[in-house]
Amino acid sequence: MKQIEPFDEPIYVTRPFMPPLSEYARGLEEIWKNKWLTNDGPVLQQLEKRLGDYFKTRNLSLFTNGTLALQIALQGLGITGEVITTPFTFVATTHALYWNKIRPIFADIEPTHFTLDPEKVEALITPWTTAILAVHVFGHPCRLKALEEIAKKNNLALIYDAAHAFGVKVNGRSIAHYGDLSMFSFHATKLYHTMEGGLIAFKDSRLARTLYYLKNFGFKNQTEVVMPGTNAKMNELQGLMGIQALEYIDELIRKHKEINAAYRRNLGDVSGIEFCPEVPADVDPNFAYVPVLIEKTNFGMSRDALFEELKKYNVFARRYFYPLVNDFACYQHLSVSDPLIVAKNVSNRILTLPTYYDLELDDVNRICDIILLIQGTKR
Ligand code: T4K
Repeated sequence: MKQIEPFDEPIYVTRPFMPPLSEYARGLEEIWKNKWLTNDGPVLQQLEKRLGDYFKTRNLSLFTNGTLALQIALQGLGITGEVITTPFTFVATTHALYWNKIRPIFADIEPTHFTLDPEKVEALITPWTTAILAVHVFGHPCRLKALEEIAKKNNLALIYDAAHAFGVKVNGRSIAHYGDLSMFSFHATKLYHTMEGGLIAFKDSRLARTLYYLKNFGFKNQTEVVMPGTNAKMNELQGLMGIQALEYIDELIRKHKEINAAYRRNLGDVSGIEFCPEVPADVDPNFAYVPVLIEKTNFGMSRDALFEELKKYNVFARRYFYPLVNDFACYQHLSVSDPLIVAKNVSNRILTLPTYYDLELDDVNRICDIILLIQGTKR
């Protein structure tokens, strides 16, 4: 069997998109001239307008990161008691509930795209349930209609953690138009980013004022504070990155799509490696992640063994999302009545493969060859 050299430089699960430095430097010169760095400056206002055009809504609010955006959004909607949510997510989804003193109730996920299973949600509703917090994990849309019907029938708020779903469209419209509100993360590791950053897109325009107060100390004006807000504002340097990255968004999605196709071409038929089925035809995906499930018996080694072997070739895949949130020490005290059979199974087998805009297709092919080599030699 032929040898493959490890990569000279580490290949990470993702790398941030960097606009040309000269473009960013030109923007910085403007900021230097303005001497306006934060507190709703001109760059931020411009970003908000451009994102409004992109999402086709004016009901947007920018934040310093996605976690605070979600925390504040929950507070802005007045969510209390219990919220039904997924354990198969980044821990910040649950933290946002906890910071609001809301009890997370974990429901199982679906086996195909790993989003919250509406039937499991319905079974967990109690008199204390006030909302559903679902995650478009890996940019895969949740079962939007089913969740909406459950929310409506039971008078619950429907909140989406859309941290991974920037650029995803359903029926030609941004996924931001579903539910009462959606949170998008603009962290450096995301397809579209502002270094750190977050966005809430909301249905009811009356929420705009509340979100503004909550992220800006509750200030109405210089002498009136109307609520105990915090500080969660996005600054001008983040805003500048956002404006410039937005120019490239179609190209970024196209590149991720090519990478995704290359992985599927090379590994789609390999025994023990399972890709998610394509999303439904009415969805325009963003291809931001490449999650695969490793089945030990058929692949010949466990997900964890493959994850470790890849490191020897300087390839740093990630196990998003393992462990499940309810297994973290800080949440182990919560009682979980759903056996979470699918979530446990997926979390124990998931591996997310590297994808980013300047990952060369030759390198993707090489990663795939390495996986096949590891499988062949370690069987
Ligand atoms: N909800 C969901 C479903 C989320 O996935 C997230 C965040 C949130 C809510 C909260 O949104 P934010 O508050 O973060 O806006 C990363 C990110 O920090 C986190 O934003 C993201 N989800 C999560 C899925 O991934 P880590 O701990 O895996 O990041 P880290 O530092 O290990 O980075 C991953 C790889 O990216 C590194 O191996 C190398 C590369 N990288 C990273 C950074 C930060 C770079 O090349 N350059 C960089 O600047 O959490």
